[in-house]
Amino acid sequence: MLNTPTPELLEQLRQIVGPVGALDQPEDIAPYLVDHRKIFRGATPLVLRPDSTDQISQILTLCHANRIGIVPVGGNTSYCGGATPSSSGNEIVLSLSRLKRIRHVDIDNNTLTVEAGCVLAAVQQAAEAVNRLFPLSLGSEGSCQIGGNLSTNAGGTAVLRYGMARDLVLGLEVVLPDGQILNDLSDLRKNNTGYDLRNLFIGAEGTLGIITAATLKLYPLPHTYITALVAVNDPATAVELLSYLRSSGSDTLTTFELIPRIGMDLVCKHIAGIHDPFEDTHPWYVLLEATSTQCTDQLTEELSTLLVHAQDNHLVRDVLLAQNSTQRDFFWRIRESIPEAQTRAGGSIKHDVSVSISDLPKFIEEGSALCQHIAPEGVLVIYGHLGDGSLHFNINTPDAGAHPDFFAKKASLNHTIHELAHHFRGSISAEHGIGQLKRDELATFKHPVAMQVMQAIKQALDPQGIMNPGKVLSVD
Ligand code: 2HG
Ligand code: ZN
Repeated sequence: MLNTPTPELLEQLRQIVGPVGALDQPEDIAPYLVDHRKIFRGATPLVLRPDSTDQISQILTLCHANRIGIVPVGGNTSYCGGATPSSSGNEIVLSLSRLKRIRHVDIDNNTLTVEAGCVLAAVQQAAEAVNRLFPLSLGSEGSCQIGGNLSTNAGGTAVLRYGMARDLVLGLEVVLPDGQILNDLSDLRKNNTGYDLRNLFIGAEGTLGIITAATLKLYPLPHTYITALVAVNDPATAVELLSYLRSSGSDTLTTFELIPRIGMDLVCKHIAGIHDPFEDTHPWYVLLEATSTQCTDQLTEELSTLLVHAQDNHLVRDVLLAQNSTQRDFFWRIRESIPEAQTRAGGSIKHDVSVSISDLPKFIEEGSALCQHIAPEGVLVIYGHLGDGSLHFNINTPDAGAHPDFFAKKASLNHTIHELAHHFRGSISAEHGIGQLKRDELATFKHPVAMQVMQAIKQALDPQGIMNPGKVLSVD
């Protein structure tokens, strides 16, 4: 059982961070009490904004000794309520936003060491400043923080080529629940010395400790971008197109995103400045991008030739190649505005699932039929990172007011889609994590032995259960 912080303890915590590092006025703490999607609301007596690993160590030492819950927060962009405190009012929120130094750039080693509160876009810029790429890229990159990205093992739109956040890390600095600092900021690519500790904390959503800094891998900076919006008949043809491009020896593909007709319609209707760039209407689209470190037209020629062949073979209905960076940005805006357009259209019941790429078309077909049976009034908006087998299987509310009970079907729709993903040996969370949103579903779908191992790790590292209570695993 966790304790309620006493006024004396709150004062001791304030002392650690000093006056600029402690927020306790209602208007100052309000933004920390609600998640990005406004699904979860919590309470806290104090938000701490430490500016060093040492301060975090002192905070955790004190909270561990007094059994006080701690909720770490980065950019507060979680889709799963992973950084929102419970409504108990007993948990202290710990914001990483003042820990935002770029500690070290090592060009020869191709690595960058940054603190957890660095905004992802700032990490990308620091890499670019030394002619390198940090490839993690996602819609919220202007506000999400690298510590949160690593804690949730974020995905995004370049996973096809560079992998998830986990794949981009060499070392971590972590403050353990009892306040000890684990300095595992290795910059080695080869290091076979026992258990891989960094991967315990990546994806743990702050339930095992607080990531305070990371050494990240850098890659050569691309100089040529080929971006195409391709119209296709259906998801099965999109999968065939992906295979075709891969079989043609192209290892330059970075992005392969599926967009449905309704996604195009929604962005055209709700997002200023967007129109359908094709002359004809098409049922599905793929946004694909290939990149090369060479400054050359060869890549454009290769990809255009492949797409022309694909069109001759009826894999593709139509192709638009971005002719300049404005057009490239425009194609990307179509894809990246879908979540915003969904919100403006009234909101949606969301799923972030993955199955093997080969099973995706069947999954979409079966999942659509099941959803239409449960909620025939819902509007299916299925899109996402097809190149990684990851889908945002979302169901939008129908026209406002017409079906007031649509959102009451959320639990049933969630469970049905998660059961289907499980049936396909897929995942109920491809890239957004578990947080509090999917905690109970996780216990249902994750193998019991895997759940036991997770509980054992939690017990070993955080026996008091102070770290992000109720996220990922339930509180006993
Ligand atoms: C995306 O891929 C994000 O655009 C958000 O992961 C997905 O809003 C969603 O469902
Ligand atoms: Zn996504």
